[in-house]
Amino acid sequence: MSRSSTFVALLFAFACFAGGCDVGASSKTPPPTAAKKTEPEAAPKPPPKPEGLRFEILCEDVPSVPVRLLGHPDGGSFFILGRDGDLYHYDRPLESFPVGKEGRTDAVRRFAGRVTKMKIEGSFAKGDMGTIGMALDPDFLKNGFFYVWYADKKDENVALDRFAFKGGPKEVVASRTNVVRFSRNAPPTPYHMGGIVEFMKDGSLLIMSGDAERPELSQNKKDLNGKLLRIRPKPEGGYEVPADNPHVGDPEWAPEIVAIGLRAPFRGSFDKKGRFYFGDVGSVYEEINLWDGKPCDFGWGRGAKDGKLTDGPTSPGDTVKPLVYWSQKEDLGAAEDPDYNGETRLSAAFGLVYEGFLDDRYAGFLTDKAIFFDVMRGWVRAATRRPDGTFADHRHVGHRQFIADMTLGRDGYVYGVAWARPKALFRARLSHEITEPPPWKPDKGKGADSADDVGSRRDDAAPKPAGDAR
Ligand SMILES: [Ca+2]
Repeated sequence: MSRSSTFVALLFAFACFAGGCDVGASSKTPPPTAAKKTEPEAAPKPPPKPEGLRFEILCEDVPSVPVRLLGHPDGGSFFILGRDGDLYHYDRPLESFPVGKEGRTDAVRRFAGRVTKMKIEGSFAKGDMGTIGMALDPDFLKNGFFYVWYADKKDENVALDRFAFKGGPKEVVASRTNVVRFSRNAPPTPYHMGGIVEFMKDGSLLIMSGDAERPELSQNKKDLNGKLLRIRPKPEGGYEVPADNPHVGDPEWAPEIVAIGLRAPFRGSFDKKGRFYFGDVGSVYEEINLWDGKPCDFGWGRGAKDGKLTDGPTSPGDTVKPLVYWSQKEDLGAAEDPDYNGETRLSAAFGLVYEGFLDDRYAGFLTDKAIFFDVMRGWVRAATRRPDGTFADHRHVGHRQFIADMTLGRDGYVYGVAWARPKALFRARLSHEITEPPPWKPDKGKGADSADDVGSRRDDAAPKPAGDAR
């Protein structure tokens, strides 16, 4: 982004704050006061109940096309991956952005000087393609390894490369090693490369790959497109297949495959029990799916040979049906979304399951709820789960278009990035927060900032940016 466009963006940000955009509206709903009059309707009212989430913008100045948000395991900083090969390391804990209106303007102003930019070269970026997935190594604090999932320059292959920060995770990419690479089989259009790479509890790595716009690949047992794949990166590069993958030793199967029948999966995440939830963007039906660790077929690609593709409720009986599905005609979210703006595109995605929090920032409203959303339409819903992980029911909880990723902060808030209107780093808060939550305090010796020092620290005290970061 040029300086002038940055300036325009900042101007917009200020105008937004001054004018009171919806997301910038004060959280402080005036508390009910004891009425002096005696009319019945003036009787004291109970405090407002939480009705949902609003997405408080912490920074509108997020560069590139932000698609992934990851906190540093030491709690002192965080990463945003841009689709166009840009990786930004912010020298500030996610949790250090002050809660409340005052801090937001300050945060927008101060963000730029505290970022280090790294370039992931050699990726193809367009639409849902680019550097889309990123995971930190389970031993990241020791080895500085992280992994990026991308489509290569001419969109011939998708690949996973391992990078290492030099001298620990301190801003300089020192090495790059390929782990996985496979052909996209000459996709007819540059879409559907999949999205998430995420480590499992046992140190193996799950990859969601898309169908490369060739649905028949999703059912091809020898091809790695349109699948859930499980591998184990090797220290010297490359990978090995975990011996307990379900199709190891079967000559009809590529041994990396643990599930088939995916189309364009973009975002997903594990719960504490190791169950994996993900959204799959459909041709007719959008889906939220659950992978319970067993080999299975999520259905996409059936009927490809005779042009009778199925998804959502029309998938054959021997496939895994989605937990939730919706379509243009049956959009389960828009009707309940007061902020729905008429957007016609659809895109299913899964955020996270709100569990294991340090401090419950949502007064029980999100406890054990599974958060999913439609990236394009902008509605966000939360599901109550049965013991087996399936959804018992779900309801509208908020609106934010173009959410690309969500992550749980150490302070118990849900954070995320959105890639448009505006590009932003956000924090989810209750729409009617009854009391201001206590400020988050970083662990001793970790995290340079606390919530209270933002106004006192000078920009020139911040680390100098590298590369072309502003
Ligand atoms: Ca399906």
